[in-house]
Amino acid sequence: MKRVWYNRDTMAAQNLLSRIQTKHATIGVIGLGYVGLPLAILASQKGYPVVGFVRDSAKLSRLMQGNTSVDTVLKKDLLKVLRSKKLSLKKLESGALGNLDVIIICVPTPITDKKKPDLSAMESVAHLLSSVDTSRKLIINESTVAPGTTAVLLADVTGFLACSPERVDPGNRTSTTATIPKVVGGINEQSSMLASFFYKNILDAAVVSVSSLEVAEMAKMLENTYRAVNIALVNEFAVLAETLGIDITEVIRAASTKWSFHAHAPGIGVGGHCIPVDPYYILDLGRAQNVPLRVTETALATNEAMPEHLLQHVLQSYKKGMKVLVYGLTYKRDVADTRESPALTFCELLKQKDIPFTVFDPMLSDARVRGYDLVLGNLAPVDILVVATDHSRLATDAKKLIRDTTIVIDGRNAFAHKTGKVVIGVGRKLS
Ligand code: SAJ
Repeated sequence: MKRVWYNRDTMAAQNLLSRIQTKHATIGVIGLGYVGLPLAILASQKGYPVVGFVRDSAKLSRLMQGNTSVDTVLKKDLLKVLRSKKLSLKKLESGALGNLDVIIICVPTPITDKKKPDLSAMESVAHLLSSVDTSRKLIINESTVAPGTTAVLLADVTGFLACSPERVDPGNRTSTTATIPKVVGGINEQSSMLASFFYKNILDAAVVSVSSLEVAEMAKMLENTYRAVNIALVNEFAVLAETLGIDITEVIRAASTKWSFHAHAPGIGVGGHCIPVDPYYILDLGRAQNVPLRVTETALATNEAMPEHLLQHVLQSYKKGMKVLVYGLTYKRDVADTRESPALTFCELLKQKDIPFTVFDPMLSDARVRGYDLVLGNLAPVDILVVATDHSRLATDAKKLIRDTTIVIDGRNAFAHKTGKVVIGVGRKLS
């Protein structure tokens, strides 16, 4: 791994430290999505001059008017920091990153359709930074990457370099950017000190310093792969429970009485931009290091097989002419995000079986639903109701969808009691 000589100029560190301390340091946040925008607003609210950068001009003008799809950001909060001039917004382009003291990278790191890391957004930021004098700047990478990536992609940084992987839980209004503990690792002690000091100035949560960039990168990989693996474990047990006529939710409740058991829920699958994605980064690194990560690989495949498993439940109940509705398209409850959503995978599988169906998601506009080439449903009784996302509104909407003869295929074990003719869940059956 190429190590670049980093700024050991103590004066530079002292100067930057005092600018951070006195809040004269100008903070640049690159990427204003569910990670960058709350962070930019929070740093502004804490008194720092902040410049937020986006590539897309249309998104920039929407943000200027206080409009964002980040559902935890209130329009009034965004407009307030914009009007106070504490937060300004700019288009991300060459020459735009000059007058900044701290630059925080919050760009997406998805996977390609071949499940390989897609670092294109980070690479384009690294390219922009390579023409900037970063010798007196602190660069922090919050984007999720495999260990070793930050040091390599940002090798042209001549100042201070740290990694502090984001831990935002989209849609969660209680665990927020300010309250989630923050892991911080630097390429050297000064970088780690500066980054930790900055976060301590804006967060209420604990700031956990670790010894290197790689430890910070690996911690994020472990925490999200841990979640994917444990969801896969309970999915696997749920499929077995179905053959035994055992209610997996009762088993999980019983197992939860053990102090060392951390409960996860079986379901139609694992979506979002983190849990089904991040483990592919560590898998890729494992292959490069000739270390096969079999548990991780199997877990991902197990989770990805769940939409097919739910489809089998539909096929066993479906008769030609039945009215079928899929409730929920987003990847998890009460968010309007469909990235990697298993509900979309399920709908594609259903289409392949030539079973006519409609969909309804209270979080998505009609146009958004039609955009997936799906047929909009309405809240009227159906023969088969497939619950793909257990939005809070499901309980109310179900009253209009379910009649005595309705078969419920409950992909999120949302129903605690029998409703309709039968509830076929994931690892349970309520009849
Ligand atoms: N899911 C299950 N069973 C579970 C938990 C989740 O099937 O027991 C499914 C969900 O339905 C969803 C997917 O997995 O489709 C992901 O669920 P999630 O609750 O992990 O939601 P995310 O992707 O918003 O997770 C984020 C992550 N945050 C970051 O990566 C920065 C994750 O690390 C957090 O654990 C999670 O928030 C959280 O709960 O805080």
